[in-house]
Amino acid sequence: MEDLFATLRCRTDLADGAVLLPGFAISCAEQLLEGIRHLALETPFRIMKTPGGRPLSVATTSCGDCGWYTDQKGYRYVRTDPLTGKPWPQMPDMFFELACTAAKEAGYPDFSPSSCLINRYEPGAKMGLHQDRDEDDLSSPIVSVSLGVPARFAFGGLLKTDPVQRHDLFHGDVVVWGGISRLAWHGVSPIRETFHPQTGAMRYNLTFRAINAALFQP
Ligand code: MD3
Ligand code: FE
Repeated sequence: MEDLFATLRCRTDLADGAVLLPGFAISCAEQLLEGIRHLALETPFRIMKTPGGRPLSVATTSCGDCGWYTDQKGYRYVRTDPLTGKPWPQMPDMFFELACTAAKEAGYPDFSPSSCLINRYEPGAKMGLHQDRDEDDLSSPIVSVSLGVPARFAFGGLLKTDPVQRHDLFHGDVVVWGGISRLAWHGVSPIRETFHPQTGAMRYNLTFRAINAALFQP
């Protein structure tokens, strides 16, 4: 059994403002996965399309006061899940507490995420280089939690053409992306076909975000 406090000592700065907390979420991973299964009953994973009409390679869903959405109308945060016509499910308390504790550990004691985006990767799924700038709250960090099979993650600089560093994210790893790294270009290489006892072939990634509420759309 991995020890939470042992892993805390191994924190590393991946880049300016980006703090890796290896295994920080291991002790609550089963509860997170149970929470994801439960949320997906209310708001199913779906493959959204870019504004240009191309399907994402990952399946996504959200919880919290608003959820990230993309279709022909563009990238945005919406209060209502367009698939169900209902508000996104409430963020489970345990999800919220985990994100706040990780952010505090990384130096952000005031972090209070209003949304959690859940990405589900099957073998071969990937995420192209992008920046996360739909939140309009760039002073708050993004907290990411990786679950299941590992991913090779790439992150660069403020310009898309800046060189990238690659890093593996494993089950239970948490990264807090604050400061200048908040605007770094980043992406995920195609997921290898492999097995994790708690998720089978799948990888899940949760990203906790604070969003400027003035921007929420119905
Ligand atoms: C660096 N997710 O949902 S997590 C995303 O593994 C996203 O699903 C990836 O990029 C995934 O937007 C990467 C790590 C991550 C998340 C957000 C970031 C890195 C970040 C925001 C800014 C800079
Ligand atoms: Fe991202």
